[in-house]
Amino acid sequence: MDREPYSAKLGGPTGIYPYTVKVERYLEDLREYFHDRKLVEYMLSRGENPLIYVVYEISRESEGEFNVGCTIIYPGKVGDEYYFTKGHFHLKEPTSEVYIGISGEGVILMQDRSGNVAAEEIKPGTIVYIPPGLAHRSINTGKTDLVFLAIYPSDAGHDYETIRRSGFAKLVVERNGKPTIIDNPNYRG
Ligand code: M6P
Ligand code: ZN
Repeated sequence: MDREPYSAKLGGPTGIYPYTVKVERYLEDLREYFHDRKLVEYMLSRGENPLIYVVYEISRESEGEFNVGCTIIYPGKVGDEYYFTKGHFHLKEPTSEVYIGISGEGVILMQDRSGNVAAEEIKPGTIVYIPPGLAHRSINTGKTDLVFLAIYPSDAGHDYETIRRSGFAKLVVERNGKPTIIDNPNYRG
């Protein structure tokens, strides 16, 4: 129920507990997002459909409230590209978000509508501030689960469509065994 105080626990298999919403994203949900689409289709045709990430969230609805969510991105790659979240702009443009790293290691890409990208590390104890107007995607560049908390206005809304069509201008891939940020040759900004 909205406008009721609560307290929840950090940690455990769901990152936060209790939660009100669970979202699972499998490879087939991200088939238009990974840069090697041929490989994605090949994997899916062989029945390989790994779980890429899960979000456990305490969701509210009204203006003035916050959603508090925990995202767990599993370790892995599709070809050379590390597992990531879809990424989104907020439907309500002047809304920001805060990420707090809990465990694992990764990167967050933040992109404006002109395709300018900023990248920050997400590690245990890191606080990342995402200002209004920037799309955000997080990427697990490590060998363990990447777990982080996200706190954002409950009425922010998710615009997935823009990123689904354009992609991010940068990709995070493995080069010589290391996570490397490269230009996305297929970016359609
Ligand atoms: C964070 C927040 C959520 C978001 C989730 C997964 O927890 O930003 O709002 O839903 O990451 O990211 P996406 O929705 O882009 O798949
Ligand atoms: Zn967001």
